[in-house]
Amino acid sequence: MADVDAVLEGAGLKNEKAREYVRYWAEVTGPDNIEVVSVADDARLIQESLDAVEIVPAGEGLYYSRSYYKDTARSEERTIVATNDPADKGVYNNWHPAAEMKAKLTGLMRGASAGKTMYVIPYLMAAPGSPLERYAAGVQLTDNRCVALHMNRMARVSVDYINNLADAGSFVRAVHVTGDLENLGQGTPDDKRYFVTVADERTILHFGSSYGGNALLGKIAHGLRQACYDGWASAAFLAEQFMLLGIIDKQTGKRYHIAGGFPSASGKTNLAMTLAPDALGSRYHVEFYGDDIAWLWVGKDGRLYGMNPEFGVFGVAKDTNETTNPTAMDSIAPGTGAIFTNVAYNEKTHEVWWEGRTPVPPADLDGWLDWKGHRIADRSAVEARDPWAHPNSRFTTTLANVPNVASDYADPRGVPIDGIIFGGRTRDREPLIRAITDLAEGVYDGLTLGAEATFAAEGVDGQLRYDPMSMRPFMSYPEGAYAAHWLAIIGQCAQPPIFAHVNWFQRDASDGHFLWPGYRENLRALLWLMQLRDGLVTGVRSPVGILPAEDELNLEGLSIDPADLDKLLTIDTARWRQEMGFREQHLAQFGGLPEEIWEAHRRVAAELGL
Ligand code: OXD
Ligand code: MN
Repeated sequence: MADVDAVLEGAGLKNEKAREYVRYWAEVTGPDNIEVVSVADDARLIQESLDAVEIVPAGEGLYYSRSYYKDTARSEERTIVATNDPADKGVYNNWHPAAEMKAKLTGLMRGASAGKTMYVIPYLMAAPGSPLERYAAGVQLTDNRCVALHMNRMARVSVDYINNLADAGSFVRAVHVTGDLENLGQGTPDDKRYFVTVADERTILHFGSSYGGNALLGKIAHGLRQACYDGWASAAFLAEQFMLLGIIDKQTGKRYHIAGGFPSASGKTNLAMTLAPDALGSRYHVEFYGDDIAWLWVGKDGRLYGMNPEFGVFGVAKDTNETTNPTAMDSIAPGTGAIFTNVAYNEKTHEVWWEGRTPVPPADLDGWLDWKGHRIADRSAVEARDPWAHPNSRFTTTLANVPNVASDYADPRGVPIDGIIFGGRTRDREPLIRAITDLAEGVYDGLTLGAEATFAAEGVDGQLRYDPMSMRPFMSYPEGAYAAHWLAIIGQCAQPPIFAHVNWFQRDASDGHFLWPGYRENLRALLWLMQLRDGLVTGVRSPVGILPAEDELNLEGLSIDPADLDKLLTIDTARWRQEMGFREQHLAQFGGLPEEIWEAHRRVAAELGL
């Protein structure tokens, strides 16, 4: 192995604590070479990956890669939060003792990078100068060059972020070892993969994948699990799987910022990147801040502030097109440096395609390979209907490529948050929007966020799969304490944000059509929410929050069946009464849930006549 110190010295990594950490893990994992990565190395790393055919060209300045076919998504069962305190065990965090996990992972990682290069990636999950900067620095080690390319797009990468730390040891230690992907028993009783966040030691140890959140450790492991724990331990902030957008009212000059959590497949990325509907475009401009993570804290002025700690978008490709998300399409245009993973690829024309990109797949099959690299033209009759792209195939691009990215997206001060919204995909019970002005009821609403189970078999008919605040896979400490932390942080605000629950997916019970057109039209509901916050409308009280009166919703340029609109703006009391029973069971799992949350639950139940 190369002389570690000489390499780190040559690359300008001066932080002695970071050097010590690299030396330790280099000793354990045993790579042949070590290299320190900075974003300035990206062009060279791209060329090396092209030469090694780890990536292939997908148009001018665009790249394509395929992951191992059993390594295509996060694995919740293999993901663990470990600490030294058994009291940190929650319902969702899959808690294990830190000592046990560190020993296990060290064993699995020992010698596992032999023959490879270890890339040392110093990064920052914040804009430099952010009030949360001390929680944002990390050094990822990975033995996979494609992971380094992704980190360059998804995080700020440079040794400067680590050399200049006020407390030299205060970076997250994030170790990623790919492992022998063909022999890890993925999904079998002999599964060898472990994705562990040792939260009270700020150490992340991920073994056995090269894909997405399993491998890009700045994103989910640091940006969510670790940060969620740090925010609680410091009593200073919240880290949530939230999108963040801004709305500028060009007439009044007012700016609004809304953050929100949505369980997967509920349209979070599309909403984050939305544009104003054409008819409202001359008055409103929508700005993009982030599609997946927000860190939230209270500023000295008593307002809630938010920022996106990421530097890029790792978006789901499926169903992304000019209608659903035109800004995403622009952000992956030629010249953006975007990387596609596990979509379909044409080896002759270098085009890429995924389900929903166009209504039907390309007619000429010549050169097309599916996400596994199999020729589509050679498919048997049985395989003919298989998707071309993996449903979790992705595009990776930097924020600056998104055409409506906010001009202040990199401002370290963050932006004041006016509204927090929750929204799951639900065919009934949830109206278009219901606003909540009481803090405990807002937190209660987040804790009972859910989306309908994808398959009827997953649950009782009509029962949601609850995903509190859309943090179920990222929760790192017990849910009762999580609720209390939310109440404490937002409770410090002199001007708290308004809460709301939104649902773009309500259907007609008889023929199943969507009652609301969705996509860009969703802005209309958010505009109403901001008007309510400003006291310009009053809405109509319901047992589950304030609903828009029909004439309060700006419907200019939208034609919608009045009967559909009626249903969108009323609640189905019988369905809600049933829902309250499910909620009670859901909340009862959580130990130490603050009494305010139970009171909120009882208040809503009483309003529903229960
Ligand atoms: C996720 C992601 O897995 O954003 O939630 O990649
Ligand atoms: Mn996510």
